[in-house]
Amino acid sequence: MERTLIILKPDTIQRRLIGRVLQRFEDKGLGIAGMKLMHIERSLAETHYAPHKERPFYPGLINYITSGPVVVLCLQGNRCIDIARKVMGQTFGFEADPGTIRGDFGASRSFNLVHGSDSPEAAASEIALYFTDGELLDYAPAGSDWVFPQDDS
Ligand code: IDP
Ligand code: MG
Repeated sequence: MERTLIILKPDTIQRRLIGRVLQRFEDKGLGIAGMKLMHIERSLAETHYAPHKERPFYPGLINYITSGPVVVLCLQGNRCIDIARKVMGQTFGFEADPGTIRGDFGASRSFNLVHGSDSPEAAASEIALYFTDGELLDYAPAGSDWVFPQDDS
């Protein structure tokens, strides 16, 4: 089973949207391997977003992601990296399709409610940044076989 790192960003928490945003991933059938409420420290944010260090929006991004509590999730399921990105929608809320999290709840470039890993390599390094092995649970929620069939060719 593939895993991905999802962050419900500070706007999701401040706007009291945790339940509705998390519901989108649960509805899709993804499993929750890890979940915690935390306040990301600046040093952790800088490590996470190091690939964007030279971008003009980087300082604002660091301020935003450290501005309040977040919910960090490790989700799992076949193809979950791509699936989660589709559930999230395009980066800017005003461009994201209706039916996606960002398309339904977002309207800006920066405050876009969620983070999701964009590749297997990013997922592995991001999960390791936020979770210890012991904080991740390997279990199959009831009905998993009806979401992820054994033979899915
Ligand atoms: P992603 O979150 O869809 O993968 P990235 O390009 O990796 O998008 O950007 C990381 C985050 O930086 C975005 O989610 C958003 O919060 C912020 N961001 C990206 N581009 C801009 C911009 O042009 N202006 C302001 N913030 C931006
Ligand atoms: Mg990204």
